[in-house]
This record gives sequence, structure tokens and C-alpha cells, in this order.
Amino acid sequence: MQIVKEKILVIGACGQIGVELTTELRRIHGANNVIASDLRDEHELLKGTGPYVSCDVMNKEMLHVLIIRHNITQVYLLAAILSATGEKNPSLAWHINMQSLLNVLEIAKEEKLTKVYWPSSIAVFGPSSPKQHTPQNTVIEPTTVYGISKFAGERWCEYYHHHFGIDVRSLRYPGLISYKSAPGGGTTDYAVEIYHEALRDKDYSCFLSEDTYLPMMYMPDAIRATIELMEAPKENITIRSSYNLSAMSFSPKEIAQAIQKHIPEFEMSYREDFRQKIADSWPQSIDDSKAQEDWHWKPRFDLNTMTEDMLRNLKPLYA
Ligand code: NAD
Ligand code: AKB
Repeated sequence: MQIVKEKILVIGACGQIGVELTTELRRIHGANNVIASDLRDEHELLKGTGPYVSCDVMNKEMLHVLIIRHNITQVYLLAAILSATGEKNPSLAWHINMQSLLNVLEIAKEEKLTKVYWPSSIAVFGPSSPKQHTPQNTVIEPTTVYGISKFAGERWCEYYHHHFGIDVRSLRYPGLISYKSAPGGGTTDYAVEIYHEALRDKDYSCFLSEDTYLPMMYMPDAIRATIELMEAPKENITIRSSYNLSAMSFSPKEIAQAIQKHIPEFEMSYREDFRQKIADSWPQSIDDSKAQEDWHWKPRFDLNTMTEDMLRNLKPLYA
């Protein structure tokens, strides 16, 4: 049997997910087999860990040349404009989120790439979707440009799989919480900021109301879910749009209480802004039974274990 050596390109490698995903892919596949790329300068944590190429995913010709020149077999497309930034410039968000995906899918077809990964989001769901345990297949009427672009992207992934046989896989990530790299303009960013402010100033003014429940996940679980999905046998993958994925749900009040167990003097105040409306349109919890059935998904972190880990890792920054 001929063993195909995978050569991976991560687009958007300097973002919140990209830094940690690139690091894990390099650990698994070998540093030189994972090319990191982004518009921005190389992230500090990636420097010296493997090849880095500056590339704009919107420039299809440049991307195509990069993929041919490096004999790329798999692409992880992480470049996107997230929910809060997207509402400030809807046409730019639509253009970048859609065209980046279409560029990658077209090149995947032409170059017969073995796999493509592209993340969707809980933002595909809108106010008319069930709020609790939102099912895999349900009413999907997103009200943000980000959600609309993710929903359209899911349809394109399924289309390219069915019509051209592209092995494209996707997860609807909840809000992701991490300490290694900063979040990039989403509605769930408060759940990262709060840990920094709790350690630095012992208080935080939250832009969502105290009882706004949202689905969330700690980054190590998100990275493991991504790798497990991508390594699952092809025949197990029954969802070619995007899998619901779940770990925990909490409100700003509950995350503040979890932090107060470690920093009793921490105080939280609330000043809602435009992101409240976005959060109110999203589910409060997600049913991910298809991911459990198809590739045995199981999260490891809950609010308390994540809080302990976040504070332990961020403490030296503010000592
Ligand atoms: P991020 O904003 O932190 O990172 C995106 C990266 O893409 C940035 O480093 C940016 O410089 C780069 N980029 C933007 N435009 C580019 C272009 N034209 N060419 C090349 N690179 C470009 O985002 P993230 O949080 O890491 O999210 C990655 C993916 O996961 C996105 O598709 C996002 O929608 C999805 N997602 C993220 C979350 C989350 O909570 N972080 C949740 C659900 C889905
Ligand atoms: C955002 O808030 O925009 C992201 C997401 C849930 O997709 N974190």
C-alpha cells in the first residue's frame, strides 16, 4: 500500500484557533509538513516552529501557486471575519467569508486535494431555531451577516462534496475560550476578556447581560475535535455541511462566579452593546449527538476546569 505523506496548509494561522491548531498539526505531521499562512505578521508563538508564508486567501492565483509549489494535499481554511466585526462591515464580511471558501474549494477540485477543513459556527442558527439543545437539522434563519455567510458556506461544502467528491469536513464551533492567542472580533469574546481583566484589574464590564446563556468550548477541546473529525474514516462522516459541536453553556454571571472561587474580590458589571442582539439570536445550548455517534465526540472541559486552567496559565502575565 502506498502511504501518502500529507502536506498541510493552514490559512489564517495567526488567529485565535490557527496558532493552536497549527502547533498541534505540526506535532502530529512534522513541522515541515505544515505551512502556516496569514495576512498578518507571523504570530510570536509560531516563530521558529515551522514554515510561514504570507498569503491573502482572496488572491486565488497566489494561493493556487502556493498550493502547487508546496505540494499541498490538505487545507485548513480559518481566515474569516467574525460576528461582531461582520456587523460593522457586512459587505466586506460576506465577500471575505464567501470568496475565501470558494477559492479554496475550486483549487481543491482542480488539484485533487485529499481533504479540506472549514469551520462553521453556532451563528448559523437564528431566533427561529430552538434555543435549547438546538438539533443538527432544524430551522436555520440567521440574522447576522456572519451567520448568513456560514450557512451559505455549509451549503457550498456539501455541494462540492456531492458534485466533485471533495472530502471537505466542518464543525459548527461554539464560542471558543483560549489563553494563547486573542479572539478576533466575535460576540463570545467576553468569555476570554473576562479572565484577563479579572487578573489585571479585578473587575470587568461585560457587553452582554448577566443571564445571556451561550454555547462555549475550551480551546484544547476544540483542537481535539478538529483533529478527531479530520482523522475519522471517510465512511463515518455522514454530515457534509457542518457538525453541531458542544461542550458547555454558561451566562456571564456564572463565569464571574466561577472566577470568584479563585479571585473572591473580582467584580462584574454589565453594559450591553450591539453584541447583545447578536447573542440573543443564537442558541443557548447545542445537541451534538451526530458528532457523538459518527466520530465519538466527547468534551473534557467544563466551566470550572476551564477556569482553573485559564487562570493558572494567564497568572504569570499579570504577576
Ligand atoms: P481570527 O479572527 O482570530 O483569525 C482569523 C485569521 O485569518 C486572522 O489571523 C486574520 O489575519 C486571517 N485573515 C483574515 N483575512 C485573511 C485573508 N484575506 N487572507 C489570509 N488570512 C486572513 O478567527 P478565529 O477565531 O481563529 O476563527 C477561525 C475560524 O473559526 C473562522 O472561520 C471563524 O468563523 C471560525 N469560528 C471561530 C469561533 C471562535 O470562537 N473563535 C467560533 C466559531 C467559528
Ligand atoms: C463569534 O462570536 O463570532 C464567534 C462564533 C461563535 O462564531 N466566536
